[in-house]
Amino acid sequence: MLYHLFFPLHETFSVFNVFRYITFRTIYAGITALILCFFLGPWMIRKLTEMQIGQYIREDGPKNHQKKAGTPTMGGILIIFSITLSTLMWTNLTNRYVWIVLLITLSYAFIGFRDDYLKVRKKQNEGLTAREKFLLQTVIAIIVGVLIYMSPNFKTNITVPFLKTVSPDLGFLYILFAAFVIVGTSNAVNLTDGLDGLAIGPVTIAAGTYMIFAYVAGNIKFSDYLQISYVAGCGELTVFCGALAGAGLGFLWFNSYPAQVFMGDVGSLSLGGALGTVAVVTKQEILLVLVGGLFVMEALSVIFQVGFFKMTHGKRIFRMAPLHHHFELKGWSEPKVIVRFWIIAIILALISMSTLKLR
Ligand code: 57M
Repeated sequence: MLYHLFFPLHETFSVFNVFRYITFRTIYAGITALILCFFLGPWMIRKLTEMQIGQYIREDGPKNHQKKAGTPTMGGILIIFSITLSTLMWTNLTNRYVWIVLLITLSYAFIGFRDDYLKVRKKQNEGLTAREKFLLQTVIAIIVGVLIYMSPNFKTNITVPFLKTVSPDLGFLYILFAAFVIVGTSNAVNLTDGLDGLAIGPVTIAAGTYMIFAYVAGNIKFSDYLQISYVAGCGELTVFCGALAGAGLGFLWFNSYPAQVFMGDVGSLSLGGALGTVAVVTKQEILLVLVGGLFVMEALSVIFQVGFFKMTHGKRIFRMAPLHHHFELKGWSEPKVIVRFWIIAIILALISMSTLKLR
């Protein structure tokens, strides 16, 4: 909105020329989302508490989690509201990719909202069935995959990190690949969201990383210089990532240990979906395995644990999956697990950024 309001005035008032710059708008998108979270956070936490939107804690989890019972959940509403408003304020709304990313964010938020709402209403930790959630997520991801596929000049080859000459073209199968990335990321972030700040920290770090990728992939000169795929128009996603990172930091203020609020599925599913979509549009899809390596680790720990558990009729690889519970049960304190996982996420983000040069 601000872009459309002020940029046309730049011929009369040259100061409005700044609206031309993605960097300027990204910074303010981040600050706007951050401020929205800061100011609305306390009010939202009060409202959620009044409405008794409190978390039910499973009895079979680590014992120290019982003290978290009643912590308000569904704080993801605040994150999604801040990201959406800030994105609408600072992006060029004629950009197709902005709407595609907002579509996935809001529709996954809606799925998560329903799930959280059902859990709170039934006062237990079961919302939609896993199958229902997965099906809804897949259908939406395929629609988004088609929209991306149909975008003008969008190439259907995938970028393989470290190898600039290897770039297989998937043709229309790219739609399924995109859907897989989006659904996978959404669920991996959801699995990670089990300790205070454990998911939002790495989501913010990944958003910051993709902010850089979106900027270079959307810039014809930089993408040519770095020999990465140029995606016309994806530069606007830099602004979206700025809003995502800002809202992430703003939410972390309240979600940091000891958490005053949890994000709920409304937050985790949508943030993961948004990151997956940004990775697809910027054509750094496979690199997400590295940027979001922490989410991958957590998801793999569940896959191996459940697989092994079923195969051996009750034996486990980890003391408990997802991985963060394993370390908790080994005696690491919760903040120790959280901060160490953040450190890993930062290292992975740095290595990912080095792939711009290491090829
Ligand atoms: C989300 N949700 C948290 C909160 C958050 C297949 C199976 C491995 C699935 C997995 C699972 O259900 N994962 C989904 C995990 C829950 O947090 C809520 O959920 C939202 C995210 N979706 O925003 O609203 C709990 O996590 C804690 N929490 C915090 N701080 C936060 O900022 O402390 C969350 C956010 C909260 C709170 O305690 O209640 C969750 O863990 O339920 N299942 C599991 O993760 C379970 N694992 C398991 O059963 N493992 C088995 C194998 C064989 C499958 C095993 O290893 O033996 C664990 N989760 C729990 N108890 N709660 C273990 C048992």
